[in-house]
Amino acid sequence: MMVALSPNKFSEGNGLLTASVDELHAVITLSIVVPAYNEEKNIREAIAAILASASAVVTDYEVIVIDDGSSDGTPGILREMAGQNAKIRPVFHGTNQGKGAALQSGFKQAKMAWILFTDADLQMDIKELPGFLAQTARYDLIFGFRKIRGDSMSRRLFSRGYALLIRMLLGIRLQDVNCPFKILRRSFVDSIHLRSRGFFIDTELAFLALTRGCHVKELGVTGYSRRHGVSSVKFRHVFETFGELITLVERSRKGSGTVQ
Ligand SMILES: Nc1nc2c(ncn2[C@@H]2O[C@H](COP(=O)(O)OP(=O)(O)O)[C@@H](O)[C@H]2O)c(=O)[nH]1
Ligand SMILES: [Mg+2]
Repeated sequence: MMVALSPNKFSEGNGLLTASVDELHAVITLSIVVPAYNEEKNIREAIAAILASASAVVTDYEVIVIDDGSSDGTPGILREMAGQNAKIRPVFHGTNQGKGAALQSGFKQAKMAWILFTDADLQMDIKELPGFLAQTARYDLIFGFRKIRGDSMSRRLFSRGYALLIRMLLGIRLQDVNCPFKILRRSFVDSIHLRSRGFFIDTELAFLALTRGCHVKELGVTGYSRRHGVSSVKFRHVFETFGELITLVERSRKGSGTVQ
């Protein structure tokens, strides 16, 4: 099957413009960035699933797992798995720095042309990967959105309200900005300066992508309930996120030139 293609902003002329979907998979190089914080009950299965799905569709890939100062068995499991498989590149933060900080560490380590980031808690299904890779010929960023979502009602309502807020304040018209399944061109990630150290990083990324004219695609995925462990999202994160949102709105209003 041929993919209908158009050049995109960050295109690197890597031959993708004439590739079939199968060929596309063979030429794509992928860094999978996975932040993990106290995920001892999920991390083993999550990494195994990522390795299985990635190796089925991409030859050249790496899995960068960032242990963000976990106090449980996560770092030990990660060390053990990395010792058995060279595709796993572990990063250890001595202390907990936040999901955004962990993603930034992962982005800095990423060597491949495309970056997928996803969670370590099995709430996303890595088997969605091929559908996302197929879109890399046309788009710079492919953002998942949860068509079905296994989170609590209050969490889903909060996300709806947040989507409305960032649409009004920042003009971001995405259905699910925080969906933890996104593929980005590394050249785009390398070209921006991310400030958020916490959960606001998804909004910041989306804002920078849209203001820089990136070609963004949204793809539906299934969001599962957490089976093990607890969400790290606490009430203080909501306040932090709002603080960062206000700062970004102010910066964007002062003149787009100052927002990088
Ligand atoms: N590195 C890092 N990862 C985190 C932190 N908090 C959460 N995570 C990871 O980010 C992902 C999503 O976190 P989670 O608590 O499940 O958030 P939720 O799915 O939005 O409720 C999981 O893989 C967590 O292990 C953090 O402070 N640092
Ligand atoms: Mg989660």
